Amino acid sequence: GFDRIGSEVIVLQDEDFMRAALALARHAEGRTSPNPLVGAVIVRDGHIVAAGWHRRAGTEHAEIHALRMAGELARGATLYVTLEPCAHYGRTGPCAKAVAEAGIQRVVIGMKDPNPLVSGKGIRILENAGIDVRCGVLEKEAAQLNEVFLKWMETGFPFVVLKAAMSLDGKIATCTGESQWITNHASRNRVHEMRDRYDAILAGIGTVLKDDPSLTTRLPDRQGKNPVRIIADSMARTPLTAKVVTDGLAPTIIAVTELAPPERVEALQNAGVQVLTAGKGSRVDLRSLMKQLGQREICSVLAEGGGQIHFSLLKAGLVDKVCMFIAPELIGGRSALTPVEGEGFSSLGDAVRLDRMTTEMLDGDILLTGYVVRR
Ligand code: AOF
Ligand code: ZN
Repeated sequence: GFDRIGSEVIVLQDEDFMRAALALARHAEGRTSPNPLVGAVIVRDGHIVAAGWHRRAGTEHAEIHALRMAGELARGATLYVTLEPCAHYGRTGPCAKAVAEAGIQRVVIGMKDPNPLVSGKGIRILENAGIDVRCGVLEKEAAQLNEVFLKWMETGFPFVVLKAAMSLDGKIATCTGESQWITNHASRNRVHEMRDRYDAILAGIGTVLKDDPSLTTRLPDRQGKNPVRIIADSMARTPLTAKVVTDGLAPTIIAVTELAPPERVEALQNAGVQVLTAGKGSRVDLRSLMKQLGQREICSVLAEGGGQIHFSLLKAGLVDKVCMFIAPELIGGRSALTPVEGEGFSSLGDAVRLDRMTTEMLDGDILLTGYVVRR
């Protein structure tokens, strides 16, 4: 495709249209789980004539929205789609077949679908129908868009994001335990956007006993989606009067071990929360917990502390992404808590390393984001 600005001819590339499809897919962030985020645009003679994105699991896929909008314009056009069109009869019919039947001539794909029901098969259906297929355009961006879906689909485990808010000198509270609020309004707002996006939120029983948090989503312009609340509470000590038990604003799962007193477990169940058993010891077996959450189609977990659970998650190799909010403030105090406690790694060689680091300024606070390096 091309366009003309004065005498200059601008040639639009596959990457430009794929970028549009990626942007459309993001409209549904936090709404499609356990399905991926997918966007699609249909292009004729260098112009986008139709577009669509997947809205919600169980509803039509991105390609179908775009094909419907295109109507007869689809014949002979190019389809850009961020994920390989599906090949299976699931909650909806196979998109690859619908694409071929609509007369699309060329398909440009961001990345192959990791779903074994689809992977490679969608591309084969298209090619067998005589369609020219190009796969892997903006592949890195397409994979990052679906970092949650990829992790869950490939491993069965949820994508885990460790989030903490601290002062510039690395404290999450003062030595007397005061922690509200270290970071500013913009940072806290960003945390609520994360809660809106991820399937579940994880906190330790220490946090529940100390703060009685509601762990819900509160955004300035809209309600947002509340995450499923998961409390790591080996001995089932969560009070029946805790907000996560009584407010009914989102499902709550209490993760206990086999050591939890059965009468406490029963009291919690009667109060309407789900209890999951993970491990036999004095601490919840987080690997077993994550596995069980993945089996329940909880594809992402936002871990919001405290420091003990953060260290256990890191040590067990369960963390995928780290988001650290840093406030321009110095608190000090040898006994003031930090984002990662536990016994710590004794050797630097064992420390958890991050890469793909990015920084973002939030009205004077800093958000540092990185991905755990797998070893
Ligand atoms: C989506 N939206 O736009 C595309 C998807 O349960 P189903 O039938 O909706 O199928 C879900 C699978 O379809 C999903 O795991 C992925 O492999 C494939 N593609 N899914 O939800 C879409 N293109
Ligand atoms: Zn499909």
